[in-house]
Amino acid sequence: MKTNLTKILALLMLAGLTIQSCKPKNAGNASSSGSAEKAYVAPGKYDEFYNLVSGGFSGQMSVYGLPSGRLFRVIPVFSVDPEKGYGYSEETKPMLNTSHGFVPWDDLHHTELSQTNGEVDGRWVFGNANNTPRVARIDLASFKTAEIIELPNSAGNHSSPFITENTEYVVAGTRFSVPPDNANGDIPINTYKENFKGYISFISVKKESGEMDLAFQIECPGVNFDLSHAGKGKSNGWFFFSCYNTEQANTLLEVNASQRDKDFIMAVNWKKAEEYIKAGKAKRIAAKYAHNKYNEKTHTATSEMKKDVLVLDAKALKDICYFIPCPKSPHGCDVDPTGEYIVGSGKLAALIPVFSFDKMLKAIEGKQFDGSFEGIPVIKYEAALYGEVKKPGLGPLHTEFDGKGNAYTTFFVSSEVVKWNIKDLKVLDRAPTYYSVGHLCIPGGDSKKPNAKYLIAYNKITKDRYLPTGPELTQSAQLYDISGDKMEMILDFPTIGEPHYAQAISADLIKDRSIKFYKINENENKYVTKGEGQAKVVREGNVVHVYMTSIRSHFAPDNIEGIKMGDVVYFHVTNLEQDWDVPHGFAIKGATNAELLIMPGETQTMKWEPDKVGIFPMYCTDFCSALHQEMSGYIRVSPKGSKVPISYSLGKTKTIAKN
Ligand code: RUQ
Ligand code: CUA
Repeated sequence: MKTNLTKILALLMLAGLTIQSCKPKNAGNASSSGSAEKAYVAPGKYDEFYNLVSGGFSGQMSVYGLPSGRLFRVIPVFSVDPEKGYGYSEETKPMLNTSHGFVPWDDLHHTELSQTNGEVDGRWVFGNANNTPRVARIDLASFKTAEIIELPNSAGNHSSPFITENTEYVVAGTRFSVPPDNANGDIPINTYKENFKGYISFISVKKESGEMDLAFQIECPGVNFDLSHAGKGKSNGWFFFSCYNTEQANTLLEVNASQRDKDFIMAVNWKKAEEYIKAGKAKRIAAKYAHNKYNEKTHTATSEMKKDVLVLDAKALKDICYFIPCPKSPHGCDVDPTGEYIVGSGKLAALIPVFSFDKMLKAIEGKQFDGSFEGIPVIKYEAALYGEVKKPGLGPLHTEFDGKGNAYTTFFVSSEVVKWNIKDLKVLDRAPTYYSVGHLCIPGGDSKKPNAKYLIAYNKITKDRYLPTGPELTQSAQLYDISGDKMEMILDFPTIGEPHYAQAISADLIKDRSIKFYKINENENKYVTKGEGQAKVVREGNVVHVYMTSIRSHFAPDNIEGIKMGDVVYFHVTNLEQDWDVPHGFAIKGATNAELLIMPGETQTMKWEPDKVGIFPMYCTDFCSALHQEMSGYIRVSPKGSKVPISYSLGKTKTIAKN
């Protein structure tokens, strides 16, 4: 098989060399013939980088290899995933609990890797839920969502999740300003200016366990926070948020929020905020938000409803927040590896302003203000400005850095990535994208130490780039080699959902820590069955608990009788395998649920309420062995009030339950 594949691939690559002249015009010449090799990772060989890509409206995160662009995994985060039983099994349902109840979907825009000393460390990756404001932490040993915390006083958690250089905080800014949760929200929408507020949330992260907690929030004027990045190095202790709609419009934002020539970047002194917290300057206000954690020993999530949050008032505490004017509805807000330069990208601007952290501090010290906005001092534009990149392109969105003094900015309107020098602000190179690029990613590109071999552009529109698939076409990523002076496109590949931000990290920082299976002896699930001999079926009134095991290639028990209409049946399936990559699945005919996909050593539970009298087959859904098709069984459902006792069997040993 493999040799055939290699041959085919080699032929295809050869064909790529020779038929270039017959390529359709629209495919462009962006990828030169020799470059396919650069993205080629031979079958059986590992990629150099993991690429953790936000899934946008899919609500999930996907994991690709670079440079191959091969998709390895979709990690369920904020949306239910029937493929893995996420949000369907009793154990995972609490992960999606919120103050609004169970929410099965969200919109994940940004991924952010944990950092130590300003460098990506490969322990966790965070993601934001844009719709029902939440932040998730994914464990990169298990590639599972380990924790989700909801954010009160927020709506549209877009400016999130961005972290400080030792992962002390994950920070989130609200996109929509709204009346605070504890205020009366039943007010006219056109009282935005008086009644709507913008909240910034600081989520603390425990050093060893990664456990999150909402440490405090800062109440800011009602505007739209769009994106952010933490300061680093010399600017560690500060956070920078782009804001639009400083017009404070509440209708037809397209026009009304584009009136002012400049909106703001909000600089937040979070070390100062910490001092105020210590000095008791924060108010504890009532709020309701869910905090969900997945326990790796019980293989079960729990959801706790929190009741209050500490809030600092930016207006009253004068020196936490400052506004810096930034042209034309800024979107991305990026800080270079030294921490000195802050890049604001105005969606409607034709230049890129670069601010200087040192100048900003001097301006604050010298009170070089241009009045204030809603009680927050506005620093004079010129006083904080390092310089402007002139005529870089149209519609700058996001910037990443290579650690060699260069910045790379995406341009949505002019569909290109532009490389420029941070010191002299001169444009050095530009490369087209196909088309309408949003975010971009360089491994470690927002950290102190980028690994600048590749750049990936994430495109919103692909038009004619791929085979048509009906009214909706795929979004895509494009990979560039940036090791030389000029960017060179070497690959493009379709993505899951709509990718926004993504991060990439050297595979060496993750691959050897990957969990291979869970130790069955350490399984503390309440309903674990640690061996076939302990498998049983227990009736408690109309609730039936099935303690079931799975191992290649059968379930124990595989026949169950005595289930009656009106029963609620819980199948607690423990996968007894102690080997890498041997999940078993579990599905029952007619179940209004998804399958379970149970990892080796894990227990997962399916709730089932039979809707009919009769025989219901169940089976393993994951091709686990040559006799996988034999991995099945039957459940007999009798009428309500029937005298059929609970019994269960495997082979000839049939057990009749006593109760
Ligand atoms: S956004 S395409 Cu949701 Cu990060 Cu800029
Ligand atoms: Cu177990 Cu297929």
